[in-house]
Amino acid sequence: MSDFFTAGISDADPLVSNAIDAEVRRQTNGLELIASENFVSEAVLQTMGTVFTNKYAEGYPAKRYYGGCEFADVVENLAIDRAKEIFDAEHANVQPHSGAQANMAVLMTALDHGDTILGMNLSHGGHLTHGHPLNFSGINYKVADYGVRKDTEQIDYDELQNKAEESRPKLLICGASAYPRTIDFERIGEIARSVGAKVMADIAHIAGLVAAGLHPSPVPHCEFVTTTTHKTLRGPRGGLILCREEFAADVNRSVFPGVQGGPLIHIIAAKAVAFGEALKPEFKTYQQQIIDNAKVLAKTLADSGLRIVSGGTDNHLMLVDVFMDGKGITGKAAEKALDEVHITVNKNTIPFDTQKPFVASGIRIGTPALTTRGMKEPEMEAIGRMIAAIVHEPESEEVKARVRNEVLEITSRFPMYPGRLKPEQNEALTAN
Ligand code: DSN
Repeated sequence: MSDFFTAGISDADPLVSNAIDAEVRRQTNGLELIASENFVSEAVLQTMGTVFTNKYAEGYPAKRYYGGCEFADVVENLAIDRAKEIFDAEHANVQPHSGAQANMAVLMTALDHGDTILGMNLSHGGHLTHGHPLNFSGINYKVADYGVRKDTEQIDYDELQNKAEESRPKLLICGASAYPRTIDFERIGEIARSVGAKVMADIAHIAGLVAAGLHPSPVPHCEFVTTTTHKTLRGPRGGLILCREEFAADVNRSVFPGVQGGPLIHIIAAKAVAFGEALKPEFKTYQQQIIDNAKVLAKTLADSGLRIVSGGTDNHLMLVDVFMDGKGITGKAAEKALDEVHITVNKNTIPFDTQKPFVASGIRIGTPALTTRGMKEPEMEAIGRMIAAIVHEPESEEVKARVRNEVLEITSRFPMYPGRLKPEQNEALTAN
């Protein structure tokens, strides 16, 4: 057999191989606090790297446009059945390559070109695909938007009712990427019905909490539910659509051939594995720990003098106002200073932000990834103090050196991906 088939990545392509090794080291030796990221299990990781990547399987189980799909059918059926069981949904489509494509397929199902959607403003916590002018959702449809109240920084459901009556949307979109509070899907469903609209709930961020019964489910109240599979749900990078049986055929047609061609069967297989993990009792314990960790982290940051948007968190994330009306630093500066000590977050606008999105007044922090590593309340308190120290003194080399050591001390106690981190890499980082 030729080398082409047998050489491993380190021999076949040292440039890519080195980048992979460096990324393993970065993830292992840093504190990952981006709210939309997580660490998949070794089983999910292995499944993504299987020969299913070689297979074309356009169509759906038992109705494919290619031969040789019998094992693709097995994994796609497993993913569908498990997704339906997790969320108690009538229908699941597991083929969307991403959350954006899941949303695109639902908009194609529910709307005609030029119809009106009502979505949450991106700067108040929404998402690009909920009607941003530069996204397909804002280009193809008329958009009205809603947001949070200035005083509570939480969704104003009365304003939402008024906006729905004014704009008469055909589709109301709820769900968010930077909203730390419980979303009242039941009330949103009532608002939509009062104006004859359907609802799409995009639960990409909170899907794991919903799966574990720790956030109210949108499934009984919303015609369509979309999610990514890689955030709190802790699966491979991808999308998922849940809907009622009456929309199943239309949703399937919108995904394929509507917005996609061949499904990524290796990713669908990994979704099946992740959904199997989500059905285990320990998944609920994990999700509860995510929430407990977020509460402790938010409290520690607040006790250290930083302002938490909306005063706290009910879920896996918090928005921290690091600018504080000019008394602090911008989100951009905070993200950079934290990066320098191997703490990874993202700058984020806060509601009614005075800064541009690329600068922003806030940072968004989430606990799913570190909770996967096994970290609990004591680590969250320590990490909260580290973040506050950096934000309060972003120029201090002394503070940075101290925090870098603290980061290494914590991460070394919570190893991950054994076998994927080469010992010499660890030594190299410690020597830095
Ligand atoms: N980009 C994702 C996030 O970080 O929340 C949302 O799609």
